Amino acid sequence: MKYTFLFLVLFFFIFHGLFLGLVQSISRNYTFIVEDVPYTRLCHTKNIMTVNGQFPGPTLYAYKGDTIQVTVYNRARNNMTIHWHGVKQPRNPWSDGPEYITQCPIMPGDEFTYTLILSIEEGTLWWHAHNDFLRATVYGAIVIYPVPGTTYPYPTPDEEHVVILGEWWNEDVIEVLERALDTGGGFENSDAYTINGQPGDLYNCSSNDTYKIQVEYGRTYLLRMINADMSVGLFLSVANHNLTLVGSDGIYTEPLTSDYIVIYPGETMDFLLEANQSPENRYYMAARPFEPLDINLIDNRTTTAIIEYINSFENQSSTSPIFPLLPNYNDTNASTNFTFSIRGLLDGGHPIEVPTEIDRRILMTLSLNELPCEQQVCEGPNGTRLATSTNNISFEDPSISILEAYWKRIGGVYGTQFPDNPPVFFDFTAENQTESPFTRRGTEVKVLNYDERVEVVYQGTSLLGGEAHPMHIHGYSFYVIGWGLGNFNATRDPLRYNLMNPPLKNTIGVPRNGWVAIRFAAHNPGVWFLHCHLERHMIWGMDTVFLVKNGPSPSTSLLPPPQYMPPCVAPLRGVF
Ligand SMILES: *[C@@H]1O[C@H](CO)[C@@H](O)[C@H](O)[C@H]1NC(C)=O
Ligand SMILES: *[C@@H]1O[C@H](CO)[C@@H](O)[C@H](O)[C@H]1NC(C)=O
Ligand SMILES: *[C@@H]1O[C@H](CO)[C@@H](O)[C@H](O)[C@H]1NC(C)=O
Ligand SMILES: *[C@@H]1O[C@H](CO)[C@@H](O)[C@H](O)[C@H]1NC(C)=O
Ligand SMILES: *[C@@H]1O[C@H](CO)[C@@H](O)[C@H](O)[C@H]1NC(C)=O
Ligand SMILES: *[C@@H]1O[C@H](CO)[C@@H](O)[C@H](O)[C@H]1NC(C)=O
Ligand SMILES: *[C@@H]1O[C@H](CO)[C@@H](O)[C@H](O)[C@H]1NC(C)=O
Ligand SMILES: *[C@@H]1O[C@H](CO)[C@@H](O)[C@H](O)[C@H]1NC(C)=O
Ligand SMILES: *[C@@H]1O[C@H](CO)[C@@H](O)[C@H](O)[C@H]1NC(C)=O
Ligand SMILES: *[C@@H]1O[C@H](CO)[C@@H](O)[C@H](O)[C@H]1NC(C)=O
Ligand SMILES: *[C@@H]1O[C@H](CO)[C@@H](O)[C@H](O)[C@H]1NC(C)=O
Ligand SMILES: *[C@@H]1O[C@H](CO)[C@@H](O)[C@H](O)[C@H]1NC(C)=O
Ligand SMILES: [Cu+2]
Repeated sequence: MKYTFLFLVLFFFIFHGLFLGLVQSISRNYTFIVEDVPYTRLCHTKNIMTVNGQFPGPTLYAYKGDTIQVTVYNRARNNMTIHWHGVKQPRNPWSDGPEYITQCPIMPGDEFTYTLILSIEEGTLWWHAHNDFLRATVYGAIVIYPVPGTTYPYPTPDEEHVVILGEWWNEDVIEVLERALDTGGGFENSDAYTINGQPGDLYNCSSNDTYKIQVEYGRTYLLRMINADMSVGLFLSVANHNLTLVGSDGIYTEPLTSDYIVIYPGETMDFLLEANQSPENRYYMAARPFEPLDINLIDNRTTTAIIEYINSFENQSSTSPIFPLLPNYNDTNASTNFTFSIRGLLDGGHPIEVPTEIDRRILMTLSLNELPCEQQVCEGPNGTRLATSTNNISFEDPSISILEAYWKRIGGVYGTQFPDNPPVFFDFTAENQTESPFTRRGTEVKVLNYDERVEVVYQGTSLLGGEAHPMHIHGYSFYVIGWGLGNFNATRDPLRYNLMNPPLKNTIGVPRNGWVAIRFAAHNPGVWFLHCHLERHMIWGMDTVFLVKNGPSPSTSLLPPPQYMPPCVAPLRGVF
């Protein structure tokens, strides 16, 4: 009896202490030192830009609703900005990060303190560089726990792991970018896809470092998965195990069990994995591209990690892991079936507030294009320069940030003529496209009134063949209410919208030569980038900006800028 009491007291203190420890260890500010650090992959050593010497970079931990600060010191050779992908930053675009949209870059030697304001986000988000081609190596996870005293809307997992999918070039990624821009042609293929920075067993010189997740039979694991790759959506499966999706883009979803998933660059997905298979085997988690540009590369471009059971037979590691079944690289059905089976969770702690009426519909074409070559010959089709566009405007970065120009009322930096419709209606997805593939450059934003209820229909086009586009919006999440292959029909298609339990996303894969309809209410004033999350498409101009006006009161208006923002002009005798 006495001992039971003592035990209980002890238990209380240990448990309480652990809990307090957890609270203290995650409710804090972070320091990011950005440096060029040598890393070896595929038998190849090069300097990569990373944060705090880690690759992937450090994970940020927070509770729902926290505000955290991250001070970024740039000790690398290149300019740099960081974006907190999926953090809505209410009224605070100043800390959002995209270069020349909300800030000018942090130059080498300079520093900037970002304030991350979390609101409804709960689950997994991520951070990454948002300038040049640097997000190829500068990325990490943001884990947002339920507020203390509340819990997940699913059985508490026994353990959790961050799993980040990425892409590796043996070359300096700045050179990859510069070569593409110099020639006007495509970007060079990467040398590997990666899981937590590792290509895995199927690549040369990589098997020793393959990422491993150790599991115990009978337990359930939460995998916080992020697709940080640059080029393409990925199919992923784990041999003999199902994955149950329970959250995506920082909000819970209705559980969806599947033996494969498709995850586009920019998306995050939280899965439960039940360790319910024979412990004497080992199992590959494998990922490879869906609709890659170069199908010749498909066979040797599969990245793997290994799921292995602990407390199992000692000779386990001598057996070769079981390989999973993955959908074929061209299996559009498998891709759209998974993406559009995701549903919002009706009692996920956040009501589903999809606008049932709208004030504005924007039909936005997403196209691959050509621009005239300004040098002798470019490497795009017919000697042109490759480009991309939304509503036939190929977005051009201004030289100072749009947010600064808006705040200070500086003219001539951007226009406000982004149209609600494409300039020409044609058969957007025709097999044999006859429309001219040429586009034009411009820096046009779409001005939205505060609280305006907006529907955007992304319409892929078959210009230059078309591709899938993972479309991302900063400062907002949006409800995905409809999709289809071919052309959107404004009479027929809205009748099939899901206004009951659509998922709330910040990135959605628009199928090749198809369309997706989304809705949101514009309640976050500021300057918010909208772009394709395939890096080459973003760089070529598949971008625009929502400039959302202030509401009627100070509490619905932009916050003032922080005391220090990185300047937009390099100092004459600088810190370099
Ligand atoms: C984070 O930094 C801000 C400003 O420097 C400070 O006000 C706040 O107390 C810090 N928070 C923690 C948990 O250290
Ligand atoms: C792996 O290395 C071998 C031998 O060096 C080489 O023949 C092969 O092309 C390499 N494979 C890849 C995918 O790099
Ligand atoms: C992998 O590990 C084995 C055994 O420890 C070692 O002999 C081999 O050199 C390692 N390979 C690489 C590429 O590090
Ligand atoms: C995977 O899910 C399917 C359908 O829900 C189910 O029939 C099957 O038993 C599950 N497999 C495992 C290994 O859990
Ligand atoms: C591996 O372990 C299994 C089960 O204990 C045993 O049957 C088998 O003979 C072992 N194999 C080797 C190569 O040791
Ligand atoms: C997908 O590719 C496979 C093999 O390359 C081919 O046999 C099949 O017809 C293709 N399917 C579709 C729908 O294109
Ligand atoms: C995809 O689904 C459609 C409609 O359900 C079907 O007609 C078609 O054959 C399927 N294609 C493949 C490759 O499975
Ligand atoms: C996905 O495929 C399953 C099984 O073939 C089917 O029952 C379901 O309706 C499909 N869902 C979508 C959204 O296409
Ligand atoms: C290339 O030029 C030829 C001849 O002018 C034209 O028929 C073709 O459509 C062009 N192709 C592209 C992709 O621009
Ligand atoms: C896009 O703009 C270019 C340049 O003004 C023009 O040549 C082309 O016809 C336009 N295409 C469409 C589909 O609007
Ligand atoms: C759009 O759908 C309506 C209703 O089904 C149909 O009458 C009309 O022809 C369709 N329009 C186009 C351009 O296909
Ligand atoms: C770095 O940023 C500064 C300030 O915006 C700019 O003037 C300079 O051109 C940038 N350098 C590079 C290499 O982009
Ligand atoms: Cu795209």
